[in-house]
Amino acid sequence: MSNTISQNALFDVAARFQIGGTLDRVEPFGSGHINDTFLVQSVGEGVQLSVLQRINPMVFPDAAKVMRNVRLITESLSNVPMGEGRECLRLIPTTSGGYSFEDADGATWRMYHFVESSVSHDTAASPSVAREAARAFGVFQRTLMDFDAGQLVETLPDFHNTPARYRQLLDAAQRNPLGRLAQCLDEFNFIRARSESLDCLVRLQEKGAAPVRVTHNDTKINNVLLDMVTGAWKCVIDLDTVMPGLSLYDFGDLVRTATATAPEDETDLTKMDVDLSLFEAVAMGYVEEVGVRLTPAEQEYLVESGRIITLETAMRFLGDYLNGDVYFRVHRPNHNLERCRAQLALVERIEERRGELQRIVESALHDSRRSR
Ligand code: ADP
Ligand code: GN1
Ligand code: MG
Repeated sequence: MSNTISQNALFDVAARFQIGGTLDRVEPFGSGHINDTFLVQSVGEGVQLSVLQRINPMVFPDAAKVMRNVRLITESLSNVPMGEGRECLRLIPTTSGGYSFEDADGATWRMYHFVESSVSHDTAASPSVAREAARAFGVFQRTLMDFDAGQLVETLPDFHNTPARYRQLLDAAQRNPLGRLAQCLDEFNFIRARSESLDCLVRLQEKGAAPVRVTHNDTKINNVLLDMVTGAWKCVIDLDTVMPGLSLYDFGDLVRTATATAPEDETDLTKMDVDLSLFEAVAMGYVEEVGVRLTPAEQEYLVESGRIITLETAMRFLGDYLNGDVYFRVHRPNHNLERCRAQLALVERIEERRGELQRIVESALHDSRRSR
């Protein structure tokens, strides 16, 4: 979509928001799979940057509810001091006083202040990047522990309900609308062979062993901005999926994206592994911030959450491949299948290294108890 919107249309939308100066440039920005994101440059007394986003209406049919959640969370976080150099996303109001603008096609747009001097990473190049990302999401979760999750609308019901995601995959395979199932039988069977274990997080919730908290639900590493100079975490972004959820969803997605040795869509599967020093950094960073607040079951299932969320994401990519690439933005034919394969390779590596990963988690938990 981002490359089919004309410059004039983008300027018209950007002008609906209260940015100072004269609009100068609007360009596609970032590597998110869902929304259309643009960097807006305006020139007044100095150069000002803002981030304009068109909320994906296919993914979020009720954008007003998404914006309500985002406003509640940004307002709540803005009242909590995050520490030197840290910030939370800040919405820019529209010229008519709200925080979003609906275009003639019914799509909703919003604008954020650009987080200056920051970078986002698609993979963790070093343990310090992994640790900072984990700390950022740990602080995010801890800060929102007193926020009443009941205030938030579940805009994407069953977002991390892994058995429900599996049923959606089975349905896509059965319908097989484009006849693509023959191209992905190995991947489909790999997932099917693991179907018995898919309900483990859901069961923890049902038993009350893992409480429902306010979670981010999309803690992939490029959803945290790090300081360009110091490398310290600066801002948690992409708040559209903040909903009631389990802490293990957030830890699991961190494992998937911040401990992997290769990008999410790596085609050379020999490059994909879970890096033990990145994993240690993620475990330490997260446990430092929230470890002592986690229940025994949450602590026990940290490693398993990484495996489950990686498998769940692979199922979602495969389902979208079968359905004709209608959900995740793709950049080449078979992109979703390639993403699925890379995620399944990571699942296998996590399974092989389960014992070592468990020891790392236990040691991080042990250290955090001692330092209390
Ligand atoms: P998506 O839902 O499509 O993933 P995101 O909200 O994550 O969209 O934004 C896409 C990318 O844009 C991010 O990965 C980040 O690089 C960049 N980005 C988003 N918001 C900001 C911001 N306020 N300041 C700086 N960069 C941002
Ligand atoms: C999407 O929006 P983005 O690119 O940060 C997706 C996540 C997936 C991720 C896989 C709302 O995240 O759930 O884990 O792609 N977001 C939504 O890369 O579905
Ligand atoms: Mg994102």
